[in-house]
Parts: sequence; structure tokens; C-alpha cells
Amino acid sequence: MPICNSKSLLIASNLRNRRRKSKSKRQKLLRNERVPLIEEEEEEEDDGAGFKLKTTGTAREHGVQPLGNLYFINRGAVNARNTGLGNLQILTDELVLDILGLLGATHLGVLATVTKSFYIFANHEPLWRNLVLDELKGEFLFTGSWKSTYVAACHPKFQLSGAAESVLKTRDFYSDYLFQSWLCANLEMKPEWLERDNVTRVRGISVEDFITKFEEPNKPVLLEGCLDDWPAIKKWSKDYLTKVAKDVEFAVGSVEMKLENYFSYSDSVSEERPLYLFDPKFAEKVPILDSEYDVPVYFREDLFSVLGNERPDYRWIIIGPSGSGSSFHIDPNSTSAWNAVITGSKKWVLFPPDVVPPGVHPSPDGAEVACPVSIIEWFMNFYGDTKSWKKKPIECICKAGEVMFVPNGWWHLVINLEESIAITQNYVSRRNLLNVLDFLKKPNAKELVSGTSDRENLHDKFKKAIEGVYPGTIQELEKKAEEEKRAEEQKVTFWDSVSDSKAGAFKFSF
Ligand SMILES: O=C(O)CCC(=O)C(=O)O
Repeated sequence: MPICNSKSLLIASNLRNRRRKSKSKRQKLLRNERVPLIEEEEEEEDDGAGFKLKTTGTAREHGVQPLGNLYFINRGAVNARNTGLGNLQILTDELVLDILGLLGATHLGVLATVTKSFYIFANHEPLWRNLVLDELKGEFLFTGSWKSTYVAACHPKFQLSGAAESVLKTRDFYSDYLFQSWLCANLEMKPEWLERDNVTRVRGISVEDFITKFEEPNKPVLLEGCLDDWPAIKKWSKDYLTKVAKDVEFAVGSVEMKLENYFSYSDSVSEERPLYLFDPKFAEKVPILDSEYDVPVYFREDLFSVLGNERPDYRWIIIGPSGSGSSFHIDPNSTSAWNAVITGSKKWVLFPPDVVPPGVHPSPDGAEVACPVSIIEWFMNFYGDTKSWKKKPIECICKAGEVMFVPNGWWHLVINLEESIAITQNYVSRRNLLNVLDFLKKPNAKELVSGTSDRENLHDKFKKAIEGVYPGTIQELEKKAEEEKRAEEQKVTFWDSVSDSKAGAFKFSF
């Protein structure tokens, strides 16, 4: 998950690796000239390259321009990035930022006064976001930028806010990395990224049909009309949640935040990877929320429940502003999932288990995945690749009141198109029990299994509990799987018998 959320099976490799990967793609992009060249002082919303900027976006960060402008528009200009870095200019932008990331706020502030170049690097918002999250955890009130938030909380006498904050603009600083970081934070989703809608939608389908048409063949489906009875659909809003969960803290990335503080952040933020609220204990923390939703009939078989309190995390409330979401991942422990949108809407892109999405690089053991820095960057740099692919991804927009079924093993990416509140649950039914047991038994289960502290023993505990509560079930399923395998092999034998494989042609005998 983005920033892979804790639910993710595939843990994102560290930020630096992800940046590295995305950087090479960013450079490739520039060679292809798909990153827009920006005329100085141009303040239009649509830059002519089909990119539309959010109306609520932040002003172009200190006037940073893409390198292409230096080569094609302001030819002959001197790049203040380099002159201002002195001997450090040979370092990549990521490396400069990584080094600055080792500094505390005071040194960062001092460094910003050294040259224009250091001013821009030392004001890079993600550096200040890390300082806030490291030092203040979730105890902050967002004041419009991460730097002003830090200063307001830690040095209130400084009065760094509004017009006084970071208003210096340079005319001659060129950096693809910093430009793209700003662009990704301020870009609207392009209409062509939202157009494809090829998911199967069903309404009022029976449980038996759901199982035979979607769960058994492991195919995604969008279920309409099955949340109509949820009180949550009528009641849940920012105000309502803030009221019923007044002093409760929810998991937001690596920190815990009260909803009031989270919403004051999410209402005003415009950044590349907005913080996403993703809490697995919401129902225990606020029992009234538990009583206001119900598992849709299709997903009532929940075999992990045999583990009682020892079951891995399985349900989450998800809240985030427009632009937040989950980057490509496969769900934990080989489970399937459903995701119900209560308010807002989500764009989904799903690839079947045998197709790794473009721009995504899982490690050979599947324990880690390197992916672009942000979801919007994936759309900018990789979405177009799928146009020519034979196996197109399944895509759709899931709106309030609708539920997405995510079969096990499918890669998926989700971006909120507006501020959204959702519930998701992961589950094991008979259809994927063997598959989950196989997954839990893998030799690197310690790295792969998630949502529980006792990863290595989960397989044995789960198997034993299933044998206790549903005796004979595992053997029955194994027998059925064996029969299906044999039937599959026989199909091949039949075709072998009627085709002449050497000649590559069919052979019929009458
Ligand atoms: O951001 C979302 O709503 C999607 C969450 C997701 O992909 C997941 O729970 O596996």
C-alpha cells in the first residue's frame, strides 16, 4: 500500500529504492518529452500537454522548472541548482534530499539561508513532513504546509505562516525531480485515466451465483445495491465520525491521530502522497461504528474467525482526501477482500495474479515491491503502457453505496477521486482456504505473513483450529482440488490425441 499501508502483503522497499526506480523512469520521460515544458510566469491551469492543475493546488514551488526548460526554452541559462550546491552539485537530487533528511529542523533552517539552491532543497516539504511525523507523531495541527506546522508547534514565537512563509521564487532553478514532485501534488486526474470501465457490475445476484461466477473463478466484480441497509450509508460523514470518535486516535501511516486533527490536515492538503487513515481496530475502538455496517451476504463465510483474538488484522476503516489511495499491492496472506465505499468515490485498476503491473517490481520472494513514488506518478508514467497490452487491467470507478470484490492474488491500485470513507475486510472462505494455507506455509512465512505478531506459527494454528471446528473440510477440499486437476490434465490429453503436435495441425479420424 502506498506508501504501502500496513494491510499490504508486499511491503514497499525503502523510500530511497522506490525513488531510485521512479527516478530512472522520470528521466526517461523527459527524454520522451512527456513532462510538460513550462513557460516562466505561465499560470494557466492546463499546460497544453493535457495536464490540468488542481484549482486548490499550491503555487509552483519556488518557481522550480523542469530541466527541459533549460535545454529548450532558456537555452544558455545557468542552472542555479548547480551553482548554489557547490561541490555537492554532482549528487543527484534524491541524494541531496536524503542527506538533508539527516538534519534537524534548526540546521535545515540555517542551510536554507546559504544559497538559492539550498533554500529550495531545504524547504522541500517532504523533509518537514518527516520532521513533524518523527517528532510530533500525530499530535499536530496542520497549518497549510509541513514547515509552518513544524514551526508553529515547536517554535511558536517564529510566527512563520501565510505570506511570510517560503515566498522566495527563483527564475533559474531546474530540477526534474523537484518539479515532478510538485506536479504530482498538484495534478488533476486526466479524463483519459478515468475512462476505461470494463468491470462486470451486478445487482441483486444470489450468493450461489456470486460463488460460481466470480469467487470460484477468482474474478473481480462490482456489487451494486448491497449496502442499502447500512446505517453507515446515511449517517457517516466527517462531522458524525468526529462526534462519535471524539478522543479516539486512529492509525494514519506511522502515527495515530484524532479525527479532528486528521480532517483539518486532509481538508487543506495538496501533496503527492497524502497521509491515509487506515485503521484495523476502528470497530473495537468505536463500537457504534461496528453496529452501523454489516458484512454483505456474499462474504459471510469467514474462516479466520476460528482463530478468535489471534486472527490476523482483517477489517479497516479507510479515510482519505482526493488523491490519497493505495499503490499497487496484493492483499495479505493470499486472502480475498471486499471494499465498500460509504462516501466519495474510488478509481480502481486491477491486474490478474499472473500479470505484474508496469512500473512495479516485486522482489523474487514476493516480500517487497518497488513502485513509483506516488499513485499519480504511476498514472503519468506507466498507465499508458497498458494500452497496447493484450491483457488489459480491469478498471472502474466505485461510487458510494458500491462494493468492489478483490479476488486473492490480484494486483490492485486505488485512488480516491474525492474525499472518501470506506470499509474493507479481508476474508478466507472455502474457495481459497487451501490457497491461504499454502501461503502461510511458505518457507519465508516470517517475511510474507502479515497482520499478526506470530507469523511463523499462523499456519499450524489456523490448520489445527479449522480441523477442530470443521473436521474433514481440508481433506474434502484437497480431494476436490485433486479431481479438478485430473480433469484438467485429461482435457490436455484429449487435445494431444486429436492434434498432431509435430505438424502443428489438427488430425481428425472418421
Ligand atoms: O484505498 C483503498 O480503498 C483500497 C484499499 C486496498 O487496496 C486494500 O485494502 O487492499
